[in-house]
Amino acid sequence: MNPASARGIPQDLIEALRDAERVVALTGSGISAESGVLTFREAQTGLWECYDPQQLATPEAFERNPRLVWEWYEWRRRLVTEAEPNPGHLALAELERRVPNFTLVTQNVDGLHRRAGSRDAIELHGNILRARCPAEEIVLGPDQTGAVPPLCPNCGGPLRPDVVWFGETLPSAALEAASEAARGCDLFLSIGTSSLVYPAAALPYEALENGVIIVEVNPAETSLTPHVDYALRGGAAKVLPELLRKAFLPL
Ligand code: BJW
Repeated sequence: MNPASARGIPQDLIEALRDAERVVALTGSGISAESGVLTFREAQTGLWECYDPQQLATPEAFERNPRLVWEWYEWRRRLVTEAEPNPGHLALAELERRVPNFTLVTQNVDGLHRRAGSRDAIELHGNILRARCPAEEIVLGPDQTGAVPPLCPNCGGPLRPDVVWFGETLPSAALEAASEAARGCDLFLSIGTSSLVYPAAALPYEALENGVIIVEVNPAETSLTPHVDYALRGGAAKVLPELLRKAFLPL
């Protein structure tokens, strides 16, 4: 199907959202771009324009040089901690209150959805603010000791960020819940993601197979664009509040 690419928001989409009983939103780093958090793959500004993921975001890199990897994550953790949720995050927290059955699935590790008020975001790729012991699989909050990398209080081994690197499996309960929600919803929003990284990128296709309405919110085209019903071109911080306003106001 040819997507309706819109600067304005089509009336039939507004009505579909207003009538939807079950909505899934899948977010990627683009939703946090307007909070000042870097995306991954965008030319000039994406994190991987400046850093080689093979050197930093793989289990092999951590084995090779835990200190280097930890310092990179420490820098990103500082950026995320200083960032504030933007109107796009806030609109999704509001959507959770408006839609009878709403599931927020995020690939982001920045915790901004929770800080915006979303209660049950499914974090597919973990959370940068947590650490984990790879030997014992225990998860810890932010480190207070200042060691780089911090050490496990139980076994003394180096802790790693509690995120999912390439080649690692996603938390199975989270992925199963996301997949079930995608297959069973009425409307699926894909927001701020290049739709390149699997298995998260498969979720809209699972929805598509079940006749779900697919909406993309992104200033740029992605590999998903040809398959969506509506492509809303623009930043999430502007488009999402507008979509919400049109669907649910006057309240
Ligand atoms: C805006 C905006 C604004 C800008 N408003 N929008 C099937 C097929 C092919 C490959 C595979 C496959 N299955 C598995 C793979 C391998 C691999 C993979 O997908 N590779 C592809 C790259 C080809 N997947 C994995 O390894 C996954 N594991 C797995 O599948 O395990 C099973 C398995 C094991 C062993 C062998 C085989 C299978 C794990 C993936 C983990 C991803 N981890 C990262 C790092 C997390 C930690 C960290 O932050 O450091 O997750 S990678 C990185 O990419 C991060 C992101 O969550 C993820 C997605 O990126 P995202 O968010 O889409 O960012 P960008 O930059 O790509 O896009 C930003 C978008 O925003 C752009 O479109 C902009 O236009 C837009 N934007 N401003 C709205 N204001």
